[in-house]
Amino acid sequence: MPNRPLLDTTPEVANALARGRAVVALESTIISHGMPWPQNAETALRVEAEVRAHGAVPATIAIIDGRLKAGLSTAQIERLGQEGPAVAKVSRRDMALLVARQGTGATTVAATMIVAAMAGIRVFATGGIGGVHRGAETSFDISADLQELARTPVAVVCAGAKSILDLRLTLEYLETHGVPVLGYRTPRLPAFFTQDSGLDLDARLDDADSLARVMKAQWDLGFSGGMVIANPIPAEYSLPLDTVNRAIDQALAEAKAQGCTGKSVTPFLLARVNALTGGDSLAGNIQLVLNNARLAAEVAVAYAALAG
Ligand code: PSU
Ligand code: MN
Repeated sequence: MPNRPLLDTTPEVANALARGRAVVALESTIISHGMPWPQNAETALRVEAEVRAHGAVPATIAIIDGRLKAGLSTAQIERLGQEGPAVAKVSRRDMALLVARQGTGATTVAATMIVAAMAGIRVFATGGIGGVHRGAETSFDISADLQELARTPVAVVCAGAKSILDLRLTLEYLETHGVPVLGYRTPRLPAFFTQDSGLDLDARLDDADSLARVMKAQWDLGFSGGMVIANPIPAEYSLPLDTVNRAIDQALAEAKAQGCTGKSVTPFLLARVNALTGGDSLAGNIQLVLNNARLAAEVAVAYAALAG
């Protein structure tokens, strides 16, 4: 058993892990910074229910009063949703400071992977991952999510990434760092609100068992890194490409005009794209997260059967 003095696991999650049952990690920056209140907390609770309905135990992850939490109460989820962007957004580099100050924060994909791995959780569902930002050749803005995927053994089920990012460079970065990107029932990288970025992936896999086998092989090989399982938004909820592109172009222009930099770039763009596309994009966002929760639960069940 690793030494985990900073980690609190709820009895339900601890029990499932001890019995080798399927557990799915869920992030919390998507709650505080990814969607507006009250849909953010409502969605987080629906996502947990969706994971349960598909045979796995959900573990929503955050840092509360300096403690790493694998599994949150409804009240804790609602607090993160209600406080929204006022909550600290916590990636790897922010963790030590927050723990030392006994602060509270919502974990990004990177920080959620770290806590999941510490708890022994191998599957994680979210909406979209961070990536290489457009203009990164001068800004150096590359999400710490990508580094984390290269070093921490968790499979992240997502709908690809938003094209606020440079998706081609994001795939190049993941290739350089040895991160498998597996398409679920698609040969191409999905682009969050739309099913197809036009960028080819190396592998298409069509069922949860095949995905779990790749996870097992990755870690049987002794590789320390994770992987991306790319699950396209359901067709009926995908948005028209020109609507998405117009909103993204405007959001990027506003970010530039306002001199937005550092960790506030992604939350700024998410909030502006949400506002500019209105209810349609929020509905799509909620549906793709539920869809990812379903697949992640199936993958966690398949992986538990293989590993057990
Ligand atoms: N992309 C989304 N929704 C999100 C995020 C990204 O479409 O909620 C959040 C995730 O928590 C992700 C983080 O890990 O933003 C990435 O932030 P940054 O680009 O600053 O690394
Ligand atoms: Mn960044």
